[in-house]
This record gives sequence, structure tokens and C-alpha cells, in this order.
Amino acid sequence: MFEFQIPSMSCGHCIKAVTEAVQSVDAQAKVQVNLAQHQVTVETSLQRAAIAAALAEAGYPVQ
Ligand SMILES: [Cu+2]
Repeated sequence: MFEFQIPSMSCGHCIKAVTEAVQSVDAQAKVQVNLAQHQVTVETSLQRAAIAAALAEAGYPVQ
């Protein structure tokens, strides 16, 4: 399980976009977003870097 800080995440649309970005590389991934903390928790079998790359590609670079 990985945690990411994504400062640019700010609304419900972002939650959907971030979730879809993760699930585009791992359809089985579980994604939990804490909007107030700008934090995303991802349960995946992939490497952390693969998830971070997918998020960055979707316009949500991680810190
Ligand atoms: Cu948004």
C-alpha cells in the first residue's frame, strides 16, 4: 500500500480523475482519496513508481 501527496487535487472531479488514472494501469487497484489532506492511498500490486507515473501523466504529479 502506498500513500501519495498530491497538492493539485482539489475537488470531486480530481478524485474521479486520480482514481481512473490509477485504475488505468491496475484495474484491481483500490484507491482512497482524502481531499482535505490532498492524500491518496493506493492498494496495488504494481510498483510505487508505476502509480506515480500514471498520476503525473493524468496531470496530478505527486510530491
Ligand atoms: Cu478537481
